[in-house]
Amino acid sequence: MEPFTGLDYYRVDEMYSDEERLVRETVRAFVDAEVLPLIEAHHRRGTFPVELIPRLGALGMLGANLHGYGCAGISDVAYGLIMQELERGDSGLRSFASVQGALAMYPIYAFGTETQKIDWLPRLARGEKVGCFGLTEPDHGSDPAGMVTKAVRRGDGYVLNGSKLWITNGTIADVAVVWARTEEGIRGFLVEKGTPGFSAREIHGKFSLRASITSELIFQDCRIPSASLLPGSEQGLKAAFMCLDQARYGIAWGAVGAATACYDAALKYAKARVQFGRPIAGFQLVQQKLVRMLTEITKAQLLCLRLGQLKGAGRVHHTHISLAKMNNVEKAREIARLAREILGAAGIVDEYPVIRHMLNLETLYTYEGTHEIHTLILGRDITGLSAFA
Ligand code: TGC
Ligand code: FAD
Repeated sequence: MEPFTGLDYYRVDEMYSDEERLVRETVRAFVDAEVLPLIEAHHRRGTFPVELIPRLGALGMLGANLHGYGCAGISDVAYGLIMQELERGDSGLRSFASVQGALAMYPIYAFGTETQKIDWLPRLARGEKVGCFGLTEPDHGSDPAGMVTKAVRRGDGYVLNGSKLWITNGTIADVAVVWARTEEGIRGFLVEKGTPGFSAREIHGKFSLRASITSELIFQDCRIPSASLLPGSEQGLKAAFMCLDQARYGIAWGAVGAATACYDAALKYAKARVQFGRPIAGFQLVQQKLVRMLTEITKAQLLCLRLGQLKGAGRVHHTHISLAKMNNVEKAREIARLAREILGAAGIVDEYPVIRHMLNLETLYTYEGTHEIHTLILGRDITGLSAFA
């Protein structure tokens, strides 16, 4: 029997539609041809490949599961496959697409006025404009309900004061979706780059997600018009959480891509690397690691597909998404570490993608709700008892 060399042990591929497979192949080819050749250099320099933004737009990958306004309107499974393939390239690239589509375009789509939608969505979909999402603050990460950023009504508008930390795309964003406390509760606002009183600075020194821009947003007596309010955000934090659901969904799929890249590299290396006179892939302890990796990838692929079906049918609950984000990121993190072990010393250099993915996965473990927060979200769901209050 021929050895299995693929990355789809259960032939999950057969359960995707023709359109979904086509989308996956298109993104896979794009990543192979246009991302992999340049990503290590960006990772070393700590820069984001901004030249890829219009390409992501031209290929319909931004806000791809939204309908109308220049968006591709593809299925949730196809959208997940885009995230999976982008993250096989690098988590920074998937983060860019996640933030643009799920955290900037989705809130405008779901909570914006028709004018805001027409004004922003087509340009964001084409990658002509960039968006970011400011929820986290220096003193409020896991508990955004405690946010201190304020929007106070003044004349025909609001005055914003406060700051947001760890914001992906912050310094390159043309528009920031900013969550702030008002007299009526927490609301979302669109703040345009260049608005007096609004500034952004890039955070340096990251050892994870190096090929991604992470920033602080600062608002000092920043005057914004009433028209910048997202009127549908009157549900308060719940509206912000609905955006997180879209992004967390993409991360669950993306983690599979990062894990697959690590498994693929480790399997090839183990077959080629000879020690004690034979390939290390022939040693039982190495096989055990490879089998663990493949098993977890297969389980995660199935989890994603079912999650995508539930989402597409409008039957997904946010706790379903928590389970997949929590599990797939945890398993991808373990897989990356196992791959690094298999590569020995070669596992710590960027000649191979493994150490980059391993470091990136530290961010996935923390952002969009930490592993612990998702555990407690699920704990609350199955016991009816909240560990937060
Ligand atoms: P809580 O009482 O739980 O909820 C308030 C209301 O919101 C509803 N809700 C949700 N609705 C939709 N989706 C969700 N995920 C929801 N979670 C909660 C809830 O049912 C309730 O509705 P109602 O009608 O009863 O009023 O609120 P809480 O303040 O106790 O929150 C608890 C907790 C810890 C779960 C929440 O604060 C949380 O999720 N914290 C984690 C914060 C987080 O994930 N931040 C992410 C920032 S953005 C980011 O990291 C971008 S990374 C870039 C990238 O994606 O690539
Ligand atoms: P904290 O909330 O301070 O948590 C610290 C530790 O305490 C964690 O281990 C946590 O799990 C644990 N902990 C906290 N509360 C509990 C509890 N009740 N029970 C048990 N353990 C608990 N945010 C945005 O708004 N927009 C973005 O675009 C964005 N991009 C990001 C990009 C990067 C690279 C990173 C690293 C973060 C980004 N974030 C963004 C912020 C991210 O969402 C937060 O880092 C995350 O929500 C956790 O908040 P924190 O870092 O303040 O950790």
